[in-house]
Amino acid sequence: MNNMQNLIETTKQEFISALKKVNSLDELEAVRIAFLGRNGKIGALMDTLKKASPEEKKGMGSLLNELKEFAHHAYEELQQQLQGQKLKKELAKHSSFDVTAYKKHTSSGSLHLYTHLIEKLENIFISMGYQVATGPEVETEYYNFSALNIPENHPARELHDTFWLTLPDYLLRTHTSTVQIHMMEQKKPPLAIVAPGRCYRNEATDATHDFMFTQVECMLIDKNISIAHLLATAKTFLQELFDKKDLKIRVRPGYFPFVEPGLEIDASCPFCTNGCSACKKTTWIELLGSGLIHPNVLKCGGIDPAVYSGFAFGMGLERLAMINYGIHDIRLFHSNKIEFLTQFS
Ligand code: FA5
Repeated sequence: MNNMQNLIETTKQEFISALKKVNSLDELEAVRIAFLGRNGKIGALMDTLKKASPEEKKGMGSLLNELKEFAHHAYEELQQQLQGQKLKKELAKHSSFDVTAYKKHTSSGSLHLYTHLIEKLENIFISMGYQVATGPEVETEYYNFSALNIPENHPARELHDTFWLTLPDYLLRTHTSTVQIHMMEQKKPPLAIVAPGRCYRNEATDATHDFMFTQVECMLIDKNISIAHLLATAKTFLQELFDKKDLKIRVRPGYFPFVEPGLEIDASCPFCTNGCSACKKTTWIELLGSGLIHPNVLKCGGIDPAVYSGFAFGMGLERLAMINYGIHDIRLFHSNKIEFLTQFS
């Protein structure tokens, strides 16, 4: 056996013993590079053969090709075997995965009816040039009553069953009209604000009364503001809210100490023309307490009533939603009942 033949045989034995030690695809790849790669051992034998005599080339060439074929074949066989083992291991990990299995229904979240309505109202007012304002829910007696022309011992205080805090003069606001004074103090007219927020009244709850509810306050102050501005704004707002361009409004006298004159604004029933359960068969729905801001209130807010005038109106959001969606009990709003909430998603 000549030298070249020896080398070929040794390389073959080395290759076989290297393959025997392989346990993974990575190790197999290392063996491939070492023997079959560009600079591998079999490649090196090829280079040596190039320099051999023509006779040597004849005999050794076929031997070397046999080695190459043998190595390729052995490599591919082991590669398939190892890939099969790897796949088996992966499948074993997911053996409990069943594509036909029943998937438990998962429900996605949605906006609460409050959020949905407040966003709708805010967008209507923003489109009319109003700014969204907020005020504190824990208020002082001054902002909730005195500054709104409801002095101590005024009978109107009795109408607002108040949650008083243990801190003297502090309470949970009974209405969002408090935001009027905060805004007058913070900004100069012209002032156009809409203020949605929670209010609290120490009342026994029933289907239409809750101890916590939401009001929305609207206020406009500028020079020469009159009842005409109030009625036009209220009408436009209600038409947009109910998406009814032919919705009409009517006005009745109302009493709120912080406005003069005070008006109750009703809307023609958006759901019928000749009486239904929403309008209690009257074709009209009571919606807004309103009026021109009392000069005493403007003064408390630091605004001169000889120069400026303004209007304000307020409404209860839950009662509005109850009419709109036929909700029979106000307490459902914060009952956290999924069946109730998902109806509005
Ligand atoms: C007021 O609170 C006035 N601040 C409204 C106002 C603003 C008048 C600006 C004039 C100018 P009233 O007490 O009527 O008004 O309450 C307004 C609305 O809040 C009611 O129509 C009702 O929809 C809602 N509301 C009042 N009390 C409760 C309650 N206990 N539960 C649910 N909603 C209530």
